[in-house]
Amino acid sequence: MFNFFKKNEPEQNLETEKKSAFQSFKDAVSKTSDALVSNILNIVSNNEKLDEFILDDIETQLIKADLGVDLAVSIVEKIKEKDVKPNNIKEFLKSEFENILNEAGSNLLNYSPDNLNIYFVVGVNGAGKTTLIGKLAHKFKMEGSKVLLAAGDTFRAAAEEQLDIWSKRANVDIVREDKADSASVVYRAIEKAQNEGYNVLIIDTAGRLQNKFNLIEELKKIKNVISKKAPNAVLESILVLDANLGQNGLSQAKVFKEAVELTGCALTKLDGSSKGGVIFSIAKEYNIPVKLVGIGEKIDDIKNFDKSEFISAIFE
Ligand SMILES: Nc1nc2c(ncn2[C@@H]2O[C@H](COP(=O)(O)OP(=O)(O)OP(=O)(O)O)[C@@H](O)[C@H]2O)c(=O)[nH]1
Ligand SMILES: [Mg+2]
Repeated sequence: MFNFFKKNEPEQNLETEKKSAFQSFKDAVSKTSDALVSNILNIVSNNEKLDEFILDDIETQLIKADLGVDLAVSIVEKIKEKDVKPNNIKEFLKSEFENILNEAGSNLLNYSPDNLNIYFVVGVNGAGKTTLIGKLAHKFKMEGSKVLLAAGDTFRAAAEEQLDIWSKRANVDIVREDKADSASVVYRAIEKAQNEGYNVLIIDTAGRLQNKFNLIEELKKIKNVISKKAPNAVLESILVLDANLGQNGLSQAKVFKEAVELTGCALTKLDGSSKGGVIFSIAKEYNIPVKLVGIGEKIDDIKNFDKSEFISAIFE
């Protein structure tokens, strides 16, 4: 009886879903959008010319928006050089931001359906590694992959338990070994993944050891185990950064980059953070593409980072 009304429902539902996914992403980055775009537009509005004072204000606002001093200064220099007019500032910033993200390389998380894909997840304590791993496991599982987790954080007592809870939520398998050294847990997990035909292995690691030196040495050891035991696997070494730390989180990138040759970054806690501008610093100064973003604490609060979507979300 209601068939007439239902005819276009699937298509309509898909459209609505797409819109609401974009809308919720837009909501998550709204404070970042205010900091990077709205506040700048407010500074330039009602001005016919961008004089030194206004340019100074723009620079200060860009720095406040966690773009980093060097990047903020270079953007303002370009505004001066190109004599950008106030009503063109939005378009100018948009194309600058697009260029920066394009230069840092592909944002796509590497994945090969015919191979073992290893995601080696590193970052300081509290950054959101274990949560991200739970969400990522769920995402891969929903896409049809056979997923295994390795409880490589053997330092903190509750860490293995926390990963175990995520493995149950995501309904995926886990390798954990009480009182074992993290490299040997990873060794066993790779062996299991290879013998039992898993597509995806995600490795959790400690965010803190007795000191920074020990942490870096442990990560190097795990990296060696992966290279020796699974030389043909697809390997993504992902640094997890808490968006709320903004520029303060970036010094971590350098240390981790030297230790494990990062292939990408995951920016967590983007929901409600006004410091998402740090994405541009990561791209420009460290040349590390952001591949994943965390936008909440729930299992599906994860997104592949999509440059154009991010730009649209902050500019629209
Ligand atoms: N709002 C929000 N909270 C998040 C997000 N990701 C993680 N969290 C929260 O951040 C806190 C730390 O997350 P964990 O995943 O335990 O961090 P970790 O890096 O594994 O920490 P260690 O195991 O101590 O090294 C938890 O309370 C998470 O719920 C996110 O995208 N958004
Ligand atoms: Mg953890």
